[in-house]
Amino acid sequence: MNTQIHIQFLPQSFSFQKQCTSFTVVKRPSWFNSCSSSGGIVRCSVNEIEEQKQKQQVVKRAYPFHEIEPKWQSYWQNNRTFRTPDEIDTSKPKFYVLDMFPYPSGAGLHVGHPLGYTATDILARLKRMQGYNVLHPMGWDAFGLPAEQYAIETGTHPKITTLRNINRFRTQLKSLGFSYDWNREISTIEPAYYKWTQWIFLQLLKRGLAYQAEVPVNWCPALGTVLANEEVVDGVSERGDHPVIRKPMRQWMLKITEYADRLLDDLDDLDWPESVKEMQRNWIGRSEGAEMDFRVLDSDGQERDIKITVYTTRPDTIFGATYLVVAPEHPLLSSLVSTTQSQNVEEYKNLASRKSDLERTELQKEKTGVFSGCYARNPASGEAIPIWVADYVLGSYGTGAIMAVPAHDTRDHEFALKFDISIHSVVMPDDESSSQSEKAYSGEGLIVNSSNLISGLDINGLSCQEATSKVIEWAEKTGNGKKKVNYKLRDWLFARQRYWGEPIPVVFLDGTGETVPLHEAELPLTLPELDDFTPTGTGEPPLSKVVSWVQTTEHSSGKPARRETSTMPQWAGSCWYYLRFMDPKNSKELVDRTKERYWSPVDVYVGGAEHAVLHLLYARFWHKVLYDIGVVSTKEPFKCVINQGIILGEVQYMVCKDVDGSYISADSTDTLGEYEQESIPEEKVMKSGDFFVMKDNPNIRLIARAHKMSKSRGNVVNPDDVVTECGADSLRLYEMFMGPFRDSKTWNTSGIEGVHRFLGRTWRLIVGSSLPDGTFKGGTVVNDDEPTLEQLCTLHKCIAKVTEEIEGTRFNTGISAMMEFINAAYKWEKHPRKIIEPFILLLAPYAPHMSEELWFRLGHSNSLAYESFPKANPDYLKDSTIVLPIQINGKTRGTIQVEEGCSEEEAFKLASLDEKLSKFLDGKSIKKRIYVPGRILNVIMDRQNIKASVR
Ligand code: ANZ
Repeated sequence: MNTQIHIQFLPQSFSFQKQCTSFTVVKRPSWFNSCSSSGGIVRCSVNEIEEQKQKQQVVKRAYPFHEIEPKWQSYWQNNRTFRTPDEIDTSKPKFYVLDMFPYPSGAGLHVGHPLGYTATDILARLKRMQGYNVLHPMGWDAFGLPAEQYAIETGTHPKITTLRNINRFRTQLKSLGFSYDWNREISTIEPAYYKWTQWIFLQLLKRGLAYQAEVPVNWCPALGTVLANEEVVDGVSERGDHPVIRKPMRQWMLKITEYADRLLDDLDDLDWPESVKEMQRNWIGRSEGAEMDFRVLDSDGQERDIKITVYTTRPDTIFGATYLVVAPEHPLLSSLVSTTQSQNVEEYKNLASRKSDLERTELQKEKTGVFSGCYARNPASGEAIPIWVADYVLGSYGTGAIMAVPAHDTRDHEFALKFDISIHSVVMPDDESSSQSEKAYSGEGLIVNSSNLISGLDINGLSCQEATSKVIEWAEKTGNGKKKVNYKLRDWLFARQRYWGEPIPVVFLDGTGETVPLHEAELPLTLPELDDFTPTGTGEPPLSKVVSWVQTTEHSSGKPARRETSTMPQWAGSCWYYLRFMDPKNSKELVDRTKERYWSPVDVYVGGAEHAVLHLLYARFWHKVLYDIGVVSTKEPFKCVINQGIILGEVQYMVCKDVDGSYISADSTDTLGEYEQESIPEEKVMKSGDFFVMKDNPNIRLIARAHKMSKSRGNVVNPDDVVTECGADSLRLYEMFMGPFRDSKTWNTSGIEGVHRFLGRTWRLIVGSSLPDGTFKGGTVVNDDEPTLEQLCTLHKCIAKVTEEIEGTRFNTGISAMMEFINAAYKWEKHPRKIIEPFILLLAPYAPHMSEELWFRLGHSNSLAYESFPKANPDYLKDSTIVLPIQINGKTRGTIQVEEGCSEEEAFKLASLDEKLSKFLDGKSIKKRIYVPGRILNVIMDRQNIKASVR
């Protein structure tokens, strides 16, 4: 027995023991008392008192965020500070900044959420201060599998769990001070919302874009439901690891393929990450080629009246097609198979039905197949070639059949070798050294061995491209085929055998089964109540149990009918929510036209890269349909998309241990996995070159690894804890400071302490220091003096940098600029209001609570949320200027800003113009001047004059 146990340390005293053979302490907090193993038992204990002490130490309150943060959160709420009014001044520019709205899971927020949300909040706050009308909403993508699974396990209605989770998410988001307009909050599970999701479905139906078809689906007998491809991993369900098989079922489909070209072409103009655009292009997968017909032969070699149509991107290689392959699910297969082969083929079909498309098409996979017992004629060469059945050809792509050219296609080559099928080379590589016999040659070259008198086709000597055109032309003329464009994109399977989703608004007439859409006035079609959420197991959805709901009458004729019992997939509600935020309470329309025209498109859309394909593609598809029917005014919904990086758990340092307990250096063995590993606390680790070693034994190299945060690893950081310990502003600032916004980064608790100290320094600079008894002294050190040139230059450089960095979403370097400012400001004797106030405004988008409080303490009675964001004055930005100290008789009386290399005369002139220095210089006789360029100007005056000016 080798059971791995994960020990989670709870913040209370406990001890426990468990039977197992080995254990790993992944992270060892200092309050953790002991963990030992002997005789196969692990014992752990935690000392509560130690833990409390430790906690108190961590909470070094650099400023009173505990009072400030709730105070400003209630102020914003009570004063509706961030409400975007319905009627707005549309002459002002707009800025619509949106987060991918969350699925309100039972686990609450994790630290990955605030990363994107802080970034959008900073942008929203900046743009408000720059005079834009800002739309910055939040809502919930609330239908979905987890709440339903939980309902099956516990009997709790998914609505109850979902609303509970939403409340928790909302409270957590509010505690982080995000400037959402909560008045616009929407949730996909509300009938007032899904009424319009259903309305869109009716529009799709009306335009022939929604239809029903018998399609092979991923059927999971244990869950009693059909699963989406992404819910199936290696042939088992992602949830619960249950086996999944392919089975044909009547399903609702959406014809996204009709929009394939537009979805592809319109990508070009979008300001999206290139990688996301490329993923969408690959997903759509446009390919140009031809369909070719191969006549099937009877046992006497005579042509029958059935033909196999293949799809090929290489018509130029047609003379090299030495066999055909049809997919196991090909509709003509049963009419091809010879009696001797029918049993083999049947068995093979069964085997293939258990594999996913991905498994079937994997290049490395050993090829399998069976001979159908039947032949077809190659229309170009006239040869009779065998027809095989193999699962590397998919039923769902092209025509579900291929002409196999083993000399020039890797998979065909492998297959031909395995089943001893002839290989005819028809492309001669330009470079003779490319061997043709050992592997397939898939490159360009000259066509050879490719002419036939009977078919009348001769392409010898042509390039591949020329041959392709000529073959297509020949095929179209002789009726053997035609040019064809194909897409990898499939129509979208738009139904789930689940309860917790939007009901599909159609009925089927009793008797005829005719499908009739609901009348718009019948929307929303609400989900009926249900007590037992378990799937029926037959594929019939749980809704079929609610007989009183299912049995109904058709609206216009009054004829008895049955409701559709499948529901929409989870993607549905998130396809158009960004439109509803523009007009969330409209009961007459999905969105008011004027509002839509003003707010569309979303200017910045921030979310995880995991939505690069499906969500963004589905939303673009619906948007284009809505564009075609005049509901929206733009072709694309999201102008700019940004993916935030992933936050990994704190780096963990591990050392390998030998059986005798001695440490083994990580570089001295390559079988690390075999050793017991022990976690080493960060304070005992030191960096040596590119590696980490033990401080007290630098010969021992450690394994340093950061993992994705997960419950099972016990490395999840809860944002609530960070807010309690250091405040929301520190969390916001830290998440922005961790590294470039788009990169993955590792969590580091000491990093939060760093930004928390920066906020504390800012607070002390402006408000004053804390008293020895731990309370805070009020008042301000800010004064109304005129700023010096140096102060102005420091401020304006900070303004320029912060503005530029926020607009470029380089939030981390914006923070560095503010840190530099505070460091410089600590060196100043005085802190003029004209310098400090603009700085507070710069800080406000990042750390809004503290900034509001500082603003208030400087005597302002209104929120700074709509104050003008400072603008950098270019005069103070010139980098070639330096600060030159001016001495009068050896005593420094002030500084001036001069161009580097400025002359003595110019420096003196500027000093005389300076308000402060002019008092010492005006109308007085000067004995001499000592000028060290770039360093100092010392003016020696007549003694009498000095006395006079001092007096
Ligand atoms: C003959 C040939 C010769 C091919 C050659 C390739 C190279 P894309 O670009 O992905 O569209 N194919 C067609 N339908 C298929 C299916 N349902 N399942 C698996 N493979 C299929 O690729 C199209 C090529 O993939 C087609 O061109 C066909 O093989 C194969 F030297 O035809 B070709």
